[in-house]
Amino acid sequence: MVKEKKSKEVSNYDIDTTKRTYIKDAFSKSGEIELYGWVHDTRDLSKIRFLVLRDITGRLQVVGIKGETSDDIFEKMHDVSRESVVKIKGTLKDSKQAPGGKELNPTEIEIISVAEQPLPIDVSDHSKTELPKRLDFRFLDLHRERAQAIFKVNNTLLQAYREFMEKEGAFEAIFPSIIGASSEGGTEVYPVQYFEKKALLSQSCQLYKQMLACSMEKVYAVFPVWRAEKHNTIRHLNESRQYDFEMAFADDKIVMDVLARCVQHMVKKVLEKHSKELEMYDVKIKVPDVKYLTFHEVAELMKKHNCHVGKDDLSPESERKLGELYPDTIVFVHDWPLSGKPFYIMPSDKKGPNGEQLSKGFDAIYKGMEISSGGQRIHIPELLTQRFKAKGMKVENFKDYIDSFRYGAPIHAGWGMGVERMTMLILGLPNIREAVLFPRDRDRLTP
Ligand code: AMO
Repeated sequence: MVKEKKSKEVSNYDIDTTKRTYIKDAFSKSGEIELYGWVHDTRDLSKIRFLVLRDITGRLQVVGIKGETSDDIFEKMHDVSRESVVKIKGTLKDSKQAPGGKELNPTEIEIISVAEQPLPIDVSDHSKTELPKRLDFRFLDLHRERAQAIFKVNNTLLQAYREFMEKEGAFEAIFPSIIGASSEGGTEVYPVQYFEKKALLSQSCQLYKQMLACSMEKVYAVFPVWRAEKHNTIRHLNESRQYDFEMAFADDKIVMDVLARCVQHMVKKVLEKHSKELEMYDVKIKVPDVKYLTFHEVAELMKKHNCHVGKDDLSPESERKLGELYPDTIVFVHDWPLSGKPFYIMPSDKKGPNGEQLSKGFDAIYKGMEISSGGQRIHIPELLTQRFKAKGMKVENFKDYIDSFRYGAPIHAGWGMGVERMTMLILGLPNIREAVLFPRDRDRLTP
């Protein structure tokens, strides 16, 4: 019976939203306004009923008083289920108790879409629903302001990255995601049947950004990458995105400086725009300082602190230690052993303490985690061929890439930085999956 009654109250499809006011603008308006949003909460004190309306810009308290508010509206304020979509007309009046100092006297409530009950997850501000369940119902999880806050910050980071790159004079590029050969080496690739041929989902835009930097000089991209890594960790995804940068006539030192300034700009923008979101996550951030250490210096430092450093790579433990030793700092670990870097990284003339060949590759550690790696690249076809062979890779698969350096290739360098990792670290999120709308990991392909 109740259902039938509700369905009659639901509007038809003909909804005119041209007179809509967003909640953030409502507080400064006089006269009757028209609002659209979700029913965030309702409270019934028998003679007074409260309904909190929410849209992407904020929340507003709506108050119905028995005898004053029309019976139809008063009844709807009781019947309408949480997260239902409504249109509400009314006028604002001052109220000391109401959040924001104002509340709405409704003159019309129209139910546009009923939210079925019970909701499959708790969407209240202090929801205790565990992450896997929230991700199963991600579309509903995104009704929560806490989830929305992550993507508002992510959006600012993206815009700040683009803004920084444009000021640097870099060109935004769009690269292919289906590629013929592994762009990072290794076997962690997703095969794709491409008509009669075998292709791969891109592990990075590495080869393309290098080829482009050799003509356009400074290029950047926000690029999706796929890595068929089998392990499930709190900091890895199988589908992630990178902020990529590549620059001609540059070595590792020049691009480390670009990365440092870029991250500083991105953090500055978050600080300017997101005090509410940072408070919501109880994080205090600063525009980071910069520290440069060689791989060898880090190894010595880790020995002193009884941390296992790793041979060609830094262990998560040593990354965490660097975060502790250098808080609010981007730590560049450079002069990396060549054996720990991909085929495209330029070897250096320097040798490590045990005679090992070093490279012009680096990693950047921020808040105890690798956010980026990069370096100077090999622009000499013969040396590149040699490196492919040394890594046991098939030179013939990379003919186009190697040949691109035969006709006037400048020295060049660049880096890639994890989009989700940055957002995760800025907000101190415990799991990288929080920072992805629809994460792809070993066990998750839907929604
Ligand atoms: P790399 O593989 O180190 O380098 O990736 C660069 C940055 O991307 C992020 N990242 C990831 N984030 C989540 N899940 C993953 N599986 C994942 N893999 C990488 C990290 C990492 O520091 N082409 C080079 C970059 C370059 O030299 O320009 C590359 O892809 O934050």
